[in-house]
This record gives sequence, C-alpha cells and structure tokens, in this order.
Amino acid sequence: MKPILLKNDFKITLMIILFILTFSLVFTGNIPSISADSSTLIVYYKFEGDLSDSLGGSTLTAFGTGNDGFNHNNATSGFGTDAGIGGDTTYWYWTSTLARGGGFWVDVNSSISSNYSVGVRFAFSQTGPSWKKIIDYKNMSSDTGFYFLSNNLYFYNYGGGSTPISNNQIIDVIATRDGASGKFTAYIVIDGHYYKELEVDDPANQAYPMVVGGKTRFGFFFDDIATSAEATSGGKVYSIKIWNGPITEEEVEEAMDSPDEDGGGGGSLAATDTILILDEPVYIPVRTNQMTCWQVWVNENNNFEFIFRWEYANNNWVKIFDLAGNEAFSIDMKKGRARFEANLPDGMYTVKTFHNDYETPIQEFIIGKP
Ligand SMILES: [Ca+2]
Repeated sequence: MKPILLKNDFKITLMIILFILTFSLVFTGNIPSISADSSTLIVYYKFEGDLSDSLGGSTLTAFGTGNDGFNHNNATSGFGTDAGIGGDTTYWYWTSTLARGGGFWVDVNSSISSNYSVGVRFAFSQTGPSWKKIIDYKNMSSDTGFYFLSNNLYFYNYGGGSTPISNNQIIDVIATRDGASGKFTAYIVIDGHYYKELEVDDPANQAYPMVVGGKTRFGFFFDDIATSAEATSGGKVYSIKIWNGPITEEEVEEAMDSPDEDGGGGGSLAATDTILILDEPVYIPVRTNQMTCWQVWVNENNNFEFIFRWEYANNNWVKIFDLAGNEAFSIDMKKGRARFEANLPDGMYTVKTFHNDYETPIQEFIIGKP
C-alpha cells in the first residue's frame, strides 16, 4: 500500500534523484522526427504459441520459475486459447508465487521514450483492492507506472479513472505520449468502447519509459522494487502493441483488435501498410527523410552537443531559444558537417530546425541542463 502523495523525506529525495535521472535521459536520448499524424506500429505480440514480436521490433524477456532475487517469478506459464475479445483468442498466462509478481519486460529496438503509444489487451486475476502493477516504466527502480487500484486504472503518481474493472475481465489499456506537447493520455477499451481515464502534462517525465542500452523498456505485470508487494498473482495477456508516436482518440477503440478482423488493426496504423515488398532491389531517387536531429547531449565541457542526419546541400538552420522566446544560438550547418556544440548557460531551451523558411520548423523540441 502507498499513499497517493509523497509519504516521507526519503521518498522526496528519491523523486528528486529520479527527476534528475529522467532529465538526463532527455539529454542523451534519440530525438524522434516530428511527424505526429503518421505513427507506425513497430511492435506486435500476438502470443500465438510463442513470445516473439511478429514485427521483429523488440525482444521480450520473461521471469523464470525461480526467484529473480527481487521476489519476481512465473511459477506457471504457458499458452492457451479462449473466446477472447476483438478477434484475439490466443493468450499467454502466468501465475506467480512471489510478492512482486511475474510477467516480462519488452525492449523496443530503439529509443522512443518521449513519443510513443503502447497498448495491452489482458486480464488480471486481481484488479484490487490494493495496488496491482500493470506497466512498469523505470526498469523496476521507481513506483511510477500503471496499476489497478480498487478495480480502477491508475497511473501513479498522476491519477486514475473511475471505470470499474473486475477480476479476470479482458480489457485494453492504451497509453499515448505526445513528445511535441508532452501530453500523456490513457484509455481503457471495454466491449469496443473507449473511456479516457487520464490526460495530463508530463513535465517530470513520469511517463517516459527508461532507456536501457539504447532501447526503450516497458515492464509488464510485475511490481517495482520501490515497493514490496504490488502485483497480481496471475493473469492472461492476449496482445501487446507499440507505435512509434501518438495515436488519436478515434484510433483507440480498434487499436488492439487483430488486423485480420474486419475494421481491426487500428485502421492505417498497421505496419504492413508501410512495408514495400519487392521482388528486386529498386533505386529510389528521392529524399525519404527531412534533416533530423539524431542525438543531443551535454558534453564534458558542459555544452550541448548535437548530431544531425540527412542534412541538405545548404540551409541547414538550427536555432535555439530561451524560454522567454529570445534567440540564444543560431547556426547554418554545412553539408557533411551536421554536428556542432552550443555553449549556453544552464537552463531549459527550445530547439527549432528550418530549411525552406523560418516559419515552419522541421523539428521542435526542448533541451535542458540543471
Ligand atoms: Ca510499486
């Protein structure tokens, strides 16, 4: 059990450390390109007899039958079929005999932590009355993430919904974080109808999943090690999907349905829609990417250092503004040298990149150093 608010100084100290850690992730993470209306499905677990990602966009690691050293295990697990929902009839089930539960974690092949959607279709044998963790965001180190609490969905420590979920009921939980606005939204879908359970700004990056070895990690169904016993004793999972950006409210209802169901698969979101299958290699004589910031970090000299990709022959403008909107730095990168340092005072800044004009940025994102 834990209170909704911070409970003591130790916890406040921990939160401050995590706050700094999550900001350092912002500095060093990949910056996704800003193309908000065309998120692509990059991870799709169907749990049809194996634990593989049908799109090959991630890897899954499940706990074993023994104690992992932190009171997690899958005492029993395996595959099955039943009526399911939305065309999903295949599942993986688990039971745990340890206090922090069982399940697995998924490492996405790239860092998408600021800008993503994640969906899971599942049923817990226990949706209350105490905290039962659904998605762990910080590689077990923090209490933050999705839970059931008293049969409702809850994101600790932002808030939750009021739609009751009973033991063993199959539902979808879908969360979407918009990297451009920092807005974080969570839905549940029951019997084909969605309920928006949470919509918050995420300035402290609680909904920014930890990047481990360059890969965004989501943990499923087990408790973190900040608390001792906030887990269901078992459940079933029918599918997990991850997109490389936000999906819209309109897309949520069918987002988790099987793509071979009529109208399912989240409409235009299926990755197969964007994959060209060709008999022979072809030469594509057009640019397929805009100039894109690939990495930014604070280097040994306490300067921001940037690396870009796909720069143009000329007019590769990067402008950095302070929070009052004043231009603090400007550069036109030369082709073949799309890398630079910016010596700026500590604080938060907005980075904008331009090519054709200074009206419409190619990318816009926030950087900072404490
Ligand atoms: Ca916890």
